Amino acid sequence: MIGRWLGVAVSVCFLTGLFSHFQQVTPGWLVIPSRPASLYRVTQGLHVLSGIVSVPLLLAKLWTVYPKLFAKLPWPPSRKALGAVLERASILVLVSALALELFIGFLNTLQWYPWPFPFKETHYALAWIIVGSLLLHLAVKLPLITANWRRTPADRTPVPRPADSLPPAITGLSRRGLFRTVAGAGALVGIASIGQSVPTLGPIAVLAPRKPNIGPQGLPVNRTAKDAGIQVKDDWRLTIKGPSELSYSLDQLRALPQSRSDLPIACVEGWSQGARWEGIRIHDLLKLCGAPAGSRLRVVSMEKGGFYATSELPPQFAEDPLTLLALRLNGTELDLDHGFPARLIAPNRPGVLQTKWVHRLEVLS
Ligand SMILES: Nc1nc2c(c(=O)[nH]1)N[C@H]1C(S)=C(S)[C@@H](COP(=O)(O)O)O[C@H]1N2
Ligand SMILES: [Mo]
Repeated sequence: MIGRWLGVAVSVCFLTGLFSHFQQVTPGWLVIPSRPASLYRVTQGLHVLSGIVSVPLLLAKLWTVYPKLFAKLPWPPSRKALGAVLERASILVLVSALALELFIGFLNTLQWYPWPFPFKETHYALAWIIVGSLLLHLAVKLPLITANWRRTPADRTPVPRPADSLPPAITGLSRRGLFRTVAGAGALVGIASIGQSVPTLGPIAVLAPRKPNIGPQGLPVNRTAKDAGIQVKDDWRLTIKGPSELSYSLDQLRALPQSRSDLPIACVEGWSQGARWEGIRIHDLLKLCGAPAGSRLRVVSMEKGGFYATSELPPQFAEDPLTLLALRLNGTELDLDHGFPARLIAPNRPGVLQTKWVHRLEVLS
């Protein structure tokens, strides 16, 4: 039963993780819709939540099966023995990949990277190793699994014990006790982290590294302007490189027609929060510079280097009326840490792609 729960949690985690990966590295055949606007907020919240809940489930599952790891292999060597060795090897791969995946995923939510390899690529590759070894494991166990599901209720009724036999000795945790402990631990870590995506539960989110409403303008910040080495000079201008090249000062941008969007920042690390953004529709800017319909747009930050210095907007995102070059947040001018003078905000998009401190837009053909 614990295995089944773990299976559900890992499947949710895998599918939502795949979606997040494709958002950031979109294969040519895939068109990600820009709506529902809060889709990524939900999928990524579920991703981090299901990953965190998997930790106690995995530990419990390992605890129930680890004696099998030390069971004697058939001897002398035979086909059966070879099968048993291969099975144990595949389980070793599954368990170590899953443990490592959950561990680095959790550390990533804390923005702590005490390893030399790139997180995103490793996290993604491990996911496929887990899926492969899990399918292998399920295939090997298929006869046992089908036999279990085929059991009739009569098979499940315990055989009555002879009246004179001794009661079974219970040492340590009972079956039910283990169940309650695991369910309790799962619920506890879940409740201690869900508040990072559900602001009303924010105060109890002791496991969440970012708490809703805490930060400038009531919104958390991942990377401050100081961390990113940003200094904004008075002569800041926005350049738009399209069929025609345009340049705007901040006052000129403020004079363009402004729109309002209620959109969340949904960080890949799981925290998210809705906010009110005001600024110029990206679609309007594209029209101003004469970009043809269906253009892709590269958004460039003043930040030098780093993974988040640029991002690309596929046409359906660039044309969505909710997508803004935002100048204001929650009723006041953008705080420097939220991307002053201008930042990108688009629906259904990971936080990492909501580029701050924008100074150039490039229309890509
Ligand atoms: N230029 C730049 N833009 C950036 C980042 C960054 O480090 N540099 N961080 C991104 C990440 S990871 C997130 S979650 C959001 C956070 O936006 P906020 O700080 O306004 O809440 O900004 C994104 N935009
Ligand atoms: Mo983020």
